Order: sequence, then C-alpha cells, then structure tokens
Amino acid sequence: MANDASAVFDTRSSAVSNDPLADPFTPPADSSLWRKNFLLGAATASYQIEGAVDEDGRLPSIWDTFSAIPGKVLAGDTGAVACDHYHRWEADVDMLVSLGLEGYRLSIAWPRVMDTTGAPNRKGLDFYKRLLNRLKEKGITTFVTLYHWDLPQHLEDRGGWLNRDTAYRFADYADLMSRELAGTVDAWATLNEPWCSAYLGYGNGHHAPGLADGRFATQAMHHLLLAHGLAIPVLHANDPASQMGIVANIGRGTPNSDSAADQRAAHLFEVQHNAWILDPLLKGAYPQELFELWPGTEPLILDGDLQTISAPLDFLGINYYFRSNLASDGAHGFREVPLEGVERTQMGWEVYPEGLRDLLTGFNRTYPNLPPIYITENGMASDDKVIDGHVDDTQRISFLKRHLAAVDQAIKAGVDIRGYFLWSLMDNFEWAFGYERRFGVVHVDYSTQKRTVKRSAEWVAKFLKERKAQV
Ligand code: IFM
Repeated sequence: MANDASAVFDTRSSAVSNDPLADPFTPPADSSLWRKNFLLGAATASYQIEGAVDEDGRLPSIWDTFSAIPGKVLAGDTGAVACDHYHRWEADVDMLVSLGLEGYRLSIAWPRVMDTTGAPNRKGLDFYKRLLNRLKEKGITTFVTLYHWDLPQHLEDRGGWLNRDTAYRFADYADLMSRELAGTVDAWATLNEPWCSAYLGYGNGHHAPGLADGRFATQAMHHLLLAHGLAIPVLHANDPASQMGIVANIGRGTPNSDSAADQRAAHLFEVQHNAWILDPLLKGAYPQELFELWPGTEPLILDGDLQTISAPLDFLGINYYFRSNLASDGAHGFREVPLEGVERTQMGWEVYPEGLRDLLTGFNRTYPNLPPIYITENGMASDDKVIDGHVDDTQRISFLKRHLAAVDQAIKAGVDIRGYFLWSLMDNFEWAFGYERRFGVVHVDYSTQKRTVKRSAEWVAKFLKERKAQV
C-alpha cells in the first residue's frame, strides 16, 4: 500500500501549500479510507443544479416562489437555470465518472414528477430514469433523496408542512418513485436536513416558504418526520433490495467558558440542532429540554406517530459543516459568540473537523441503535476563480483532508461509517446566498455553463486512482 510515513494526516489546521497537488492525499496505511468498500462520492440536489423550472410539465416549487420575492436571495438569484443540469446531465455524469467517484447522491424534484392530483408526470420521471440508468451502467452507487426542500407550491398553498396531509402526500410520492425507479437506486433517503426545512423554512423565515414562528417550526418538523416514517415501509415494500434512511445536518456546539451556564447553553444548542431530530427517530420521543428552551411550542402529535417515526433505519446520513461557540443568554437559552482568529470559509463558518468526530462518537454512545452512517455532505465554500484554466482551491483540499481524518478517527473509535460524499460535485445555487458561494469541487461559469475541475477534485481523483490500483 502506498504510504508516506512523513505525511501529516490529522485534523489540525495545516499550512496551505502553494502547489496543492504537491501535497498528496496519503492517509496512513491503517486508515479506513483505503478500504475499497468505504464509498467515496459527491452530492447535489435538484433545485440547486437542474434549472429547467418550466419544462416538461414541472410545477412551481416553494423555492421558485420564494426566490422571486425581492430581498430573499442574494443578488436576486433563482434556480431557473442553475447549472442547467436538466440538459447537461450526460456530460455531468461523464465528469463524475472521469473523476473516479464511486457514489452519487442526487435528489428528485417532487414538482417535476407528479401533477397536482398526484398522477405521474411521465416526462419528469423519464429524466430521472435516464439519469439513474446511466449511473448504474457506469457502475456508480446511487443515493437518492426524495425531499431536498423543493416542495410543490400547490402543497404549500394548502399549508405545506404545517398541514398533516402533506405527510400522506409525501408517502404517495415515495410510493410512486420507488415503484418507478426500483432497481436503479442503491439507497433512498426520505428527507434532507429536516432541521433546515422546519427551522429555516417555518421558524425564522430564512428559507422557503419564509414563515417565522417557533410553533410552526416544531409542527412542521413533526409532519416532516411523520412523512419520513410513513414513507419507510412503502420504500421497503416497493424496493426491498435498497437501503432506506434519512439525512440530518448536525451541529457542534461548544461552550464559551467553563461556567455551568455556558456548558448548559452549548448543550441546549445541540438539543435543538441534533436531538430534536435524532431522538424521535432513534428513541421514539422528542427531547423534553427542547420545550424548556422553546416553551409553548409542543406540536400536535397523534397516537402512534412516534412509533411510525422511529421505524428502524438501514442508514443515517450525516451532513456536517462547522461548529458554533455558545454562551448563556442570561435566561433559559443560548447566544452565539463568534470566536476570533479561527479559520473560516466563504460562508463565515468555522473550520472545525474535531466537531464531526466528537459528534459521531457521542451519537454512538447516546443511541445504542445508531444505524450505519454515511457522511452524506461535507465540504466548504470558497471564492474560487478560474486562472489559466485552473482553480487552485487549496483551502478546500486542506479542509477535506482534515475532515476525512476526523471520519477515520471516528471509525477507529467504533462508529460504523461506510462512506463519504463531497458537497458538492459542482458549484450551484446556494439557497439564500444564490450563486456567490461556491461549494463545488468542479467550478461552474454560470454565463457559459463551462465546468472546470478544481484542484480539490483532481486531488480526490488521484487518491481514488491510487486506491483502485491497490491489490
Ligand atoms: O447547499 C446546502 C445543501 O443543499 C444542504 N446542506 C448544506 C449545503 C451547504 O449550505
């Protein structure tokens, strides 16, 4: 096995080299990243890359509506064209394959595949059939998310995730998709990041549909999780060979001081970020501390809901980006105290790989039934420019190296982690931040749609080639 004994491979910040490829990705010989069955792939989401919002019978989504409202999205950007992936998907698949990536996580646009009566939209379905068939022909492992935030607007008009009926409509949608696409999907994820859908969409209004009420957030979350729970048995029945799971974004909260009050603040941050989702899924109950933090926000729960929600999972998808530093707000909550002098990304998010390791090992202790984990998103935004045909995204290489080391440390500490997806395959529509924030390992010039492979993608491809060559 190729290994450079002098290679620095830990989670600490490393000096950024001027020549990124001179700093090879050479994990230690005992790293789990060398295991050929540790899946390495890249992820995207429908609204962020597809464009073609009016084509082939696609209905409006809440993000079409939201991004059309002045002031909601930076620079007035929308997903109308995005990366034009709806038309360029063949070249994009070729690009994924040429990088040697083994897995692809994509999402389906619900408004593209069903009409307002719930009947299939054949043209939309055919797009995903062609895409998934091609991925399978190329030997790519496919992870398909059913809901990555693009709710059909007609369902939002009837209350969206505040309306319990949306959970049943989601189960119908899961039924149609798994009947139509069975055999081409290796793993189904019901929802991407319900925290964002519920909190940002209904709690503080930063995301579509833009509502802002704490009671809405907890009720929306309950209906999202119910939708997940209703869909799981349907997916199993229609596509028994596939793995079923859900994707949660997790947040690390650390205390600003050793004081008991600040430690409690950090704990409460993680309760609302992580336990709000993971406890109902894995323990069948919401954490009571959530309602001490947000009094009066208990959702309406019907008998049997929590049993439905806590149906066993084949895998749990984890998305991780940064940590937050917390102090007591002097009352029953927390406030964020941004740390000075720490490394940050274009989003302003702190680079803190230890947080990923510590959260994963912590979940492994807290939840005895923790399912196998896939890191379904990890990556960073940087203000990348194409210069002489190259994008030297050195900070991203350093970021990925340190986060992959954190994943390896968590595996060594006993967490069953089976794969890792880069966020994202290519630059795309970063929600309320539009196209300014670039998360891709492939650069997209939005005026020409030209794709340029960044140094980080070359770096991952080089490692994958080396790994594949091992006997
Ligand atoms: O771009 C998003 C993605 O859609 C969901 N997870 C976080 C990413 C970066 O903000």
